[in-house]
Amino acid sequence: MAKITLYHASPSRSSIVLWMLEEIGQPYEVKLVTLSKGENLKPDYLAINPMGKVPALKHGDTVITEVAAICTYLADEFPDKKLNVPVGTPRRGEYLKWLFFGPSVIEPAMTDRAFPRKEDPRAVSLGWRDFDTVLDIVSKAVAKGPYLMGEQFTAADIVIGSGLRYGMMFKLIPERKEFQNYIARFAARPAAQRAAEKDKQLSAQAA
Ligand SMILES: N[C@@H](CCC(=O)N[C@@H](CS)C(=O)NCC(=O)O)C(=O)O
Repeated sequence: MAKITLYHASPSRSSIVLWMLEEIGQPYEVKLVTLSKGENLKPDYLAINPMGKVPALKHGDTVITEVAAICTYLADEFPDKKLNVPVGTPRRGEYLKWLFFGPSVIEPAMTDRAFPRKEDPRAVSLGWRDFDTVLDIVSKAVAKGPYLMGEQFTAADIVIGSGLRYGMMFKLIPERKEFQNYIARFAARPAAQRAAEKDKQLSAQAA
């Protein structure tokens, strides 16, 4: 079994991958990267992720960065956990749509709202819509439930659900009832709870 290493700052976007790894249930090692000490910008970490951002994941000799890419990779690499929608399944398209929707639509729309630009960009030049339109689309997608793909809980829920949870926690996303109900559906997952507990301990260790 190829070794898995998560480069993690606790808590941060890499906490999403910590949860994903707990869902996968394979042994993994955590290497803490302390952002406040600038460890993410030191040459040894930049050799792993030249962006100087966490998370990064090493699986054997393969290095993957970007939360959604890592979650997609792990779900495909360990399909027995049924967190992916496999190649050849018609609904894989929709599943991939949600995995990409987090980083390429929700995050930029949220950032636009949090840090307004001096000049409004031309809507057609952006790869996303205004924040309210984006949130309406996500509200509709999670309202029926239980999960984005219906009955199957997938890596897309880990990415989108974590984004909504952290967004609401930091007051960047409004606390819509649909979002709260959606998140409440998987808050009790043992892997989510193990990851939260682990993150608490790692935060204390890093402090
Ligand atoms: N697009 C990246 C974003 C990762 C990211 O922004 N990580 C933050 C922590 S939440 C970080 O490493 N910040 C350190 C810095 O910018 O110096 C992903 O999805 O993985």
